[in-house]
Amino acid sequence: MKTVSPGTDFLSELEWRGLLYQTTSDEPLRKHLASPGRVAYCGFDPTADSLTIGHMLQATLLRHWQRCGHKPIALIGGATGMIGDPSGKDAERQLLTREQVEHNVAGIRRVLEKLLDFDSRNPHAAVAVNNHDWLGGISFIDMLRDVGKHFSVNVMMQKDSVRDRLQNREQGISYTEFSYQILQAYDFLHLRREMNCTVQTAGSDQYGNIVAGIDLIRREFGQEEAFGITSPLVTTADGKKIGKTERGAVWLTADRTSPYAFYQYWINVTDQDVASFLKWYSMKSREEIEGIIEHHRAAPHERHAQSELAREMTGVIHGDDAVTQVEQASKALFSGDVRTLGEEMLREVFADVPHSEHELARLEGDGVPLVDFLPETTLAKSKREAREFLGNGAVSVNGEKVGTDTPLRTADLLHGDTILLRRGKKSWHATRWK
Ligand code: 485
Repeated sequence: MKTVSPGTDFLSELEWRGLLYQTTSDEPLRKHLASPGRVAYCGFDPTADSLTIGHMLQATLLRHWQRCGHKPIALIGGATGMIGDPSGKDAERQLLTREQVEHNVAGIRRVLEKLLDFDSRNPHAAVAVNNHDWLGGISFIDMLRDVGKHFSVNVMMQKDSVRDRLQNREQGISYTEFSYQILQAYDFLHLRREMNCTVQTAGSDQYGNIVAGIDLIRREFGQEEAFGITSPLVTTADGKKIGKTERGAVWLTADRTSPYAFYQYWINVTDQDVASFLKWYSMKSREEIEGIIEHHRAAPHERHAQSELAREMTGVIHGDDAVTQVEQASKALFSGDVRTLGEEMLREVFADVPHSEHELARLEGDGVPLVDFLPETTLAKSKREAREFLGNGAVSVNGEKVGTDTPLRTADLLHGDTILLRRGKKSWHATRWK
């Protein structure tokens, strides 16, 4: 098979990484992809002003596409974001205002710039498009006459996204969301016409929308002119959706998920999951990834695979300086040497571990006895427990072991307002004093 980087064709690359779920036609697609320079698109709806690591997987797919000698288009749904995709949603979506959508489009574009190479000097440079540019101007009458006529309501009702909602009488589905698939189908047709785009990639929940587009294109171009490739909705070994923590989704912008918290997500991937995560997310080659996994299996306690994963992901999203800083912070927390943490990193650590706020005045004078204070934190349930932990030497203040009689004092404050407590090796609780 002829591709630009020798030995990598897109579908085999996805296959060994566990990222290939379904295609709309296997053999014709393989043949189609044997020629370089094919164009694929993936759509992102601006439901928020940032993307999550779930979306990151699809951007990674586009990067593989680019590496295999093809051209990616990242579509931002400035128009579809005004409507709301019912796929995979069991309830009607809240409409966003125009301003919200515009704000979100700009935010998502910034995130995609970190993930894809839009440098037009590169022959396979990614292109960003916004479907509002072509859908925004079509009149309702034209849409119904020129596009709607090609859609059978009978077929539209068979799509999972619609059928599930029709069967659920309580929720139902509005005409607005019902029409969503027509818009996404029209996008594919538009990109097929204007940019010779022949492939759409997405998560498996988008299959119905992709097929709607292919059907529409076939009416204009005949057989085998358009293809869909979906990836599985990936989960952890115990069946949980990836990218969800107790504190919500893992986002790709620092205002929503700090670089420290982002790094922690990857570094805490379990041994069971880490090989899959590397295959899904790392742009390293198969040889490199297999090498890392082998090293990891020989010495899991070193957490080599997690470090490689966390470093690469944090580097792509937050840059190399952030990697250095969060690695230092993680080491400091591991060794307990937290007095060296800079102010910014201390804030990020504070937000990422259990924390609480207290009145500064209590630290004055003789301070607060830890036996009394620990039950106010997540580290002890009662005074009795607190006494036991302190007696065992299990508790430290800013990384230094303390005895039963030690009070917290103003002198313990880091950067003027924070004290970090730890019980045992791993349980941290951050306190802020105001
Ligand atoms: O022409 C298109 C217009 C919009 C879309 C796609 C093509 C967006 C799509 N309908 C959608 O809702 N995508 C989701 C989103 O934007 O959050 C998710 C999918 C997921 C994966 C990811 O986008 O649920 O499977 O494709 C990139």
